[in-house]
Amino acid sequence: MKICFFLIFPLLLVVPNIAFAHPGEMNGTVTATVDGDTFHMLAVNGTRYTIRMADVNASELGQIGYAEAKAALDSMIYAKTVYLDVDDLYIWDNRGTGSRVVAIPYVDYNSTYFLNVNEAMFLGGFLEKKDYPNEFSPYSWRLYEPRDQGVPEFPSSIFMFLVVLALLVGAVIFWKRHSGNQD
Ligand SMILES: [Ca+2]
Ligand SMILES: [Ca+2]
Repeated sequence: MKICFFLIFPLLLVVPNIAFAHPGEMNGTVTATVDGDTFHMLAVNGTRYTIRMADVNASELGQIGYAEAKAALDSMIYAKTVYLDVDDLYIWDNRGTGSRVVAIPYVDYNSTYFLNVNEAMFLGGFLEKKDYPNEFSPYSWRLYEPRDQGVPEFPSSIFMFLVVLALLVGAVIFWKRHSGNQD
């Protein structure tokens, strides 16, 4: 019983973090695109990074569809500000050993929403989704994300945590009574 609780409890702590997109973990200006899923960025802190878009694959140089995918990404992000949701698990590609930052880039859509560039490129048919090991699940992406969730808000994340905790306590009580009956 205790083992069960101690296994689940740490998971509950991260639930508020994995349930929401986090555009704005790193921001910068796009200086060039490489292909449909990779680009160069000058971060706000002055550092240059190569960004590999998370959980997607686009055609590379020499492959069919390369020029179209690169042009589509260019029109979406070149010279614009991007708000990155960086992979919290590994940050870098090749499970933390590579040189490219793995992230989902977002751009301004309007005053209340960001546009998920990965999802927009996917819907345009310029790349395919592939669920690599990282913090992201590509099949749950939304095309637009509210701007105000860049930093998890105190009331909502605490509220969600309390709801999950209440459900767990309820389950534990139910389990205890249920197992008590079987004794
Ligand atoms: Ca993240
Ligand atoms: Ca993934």
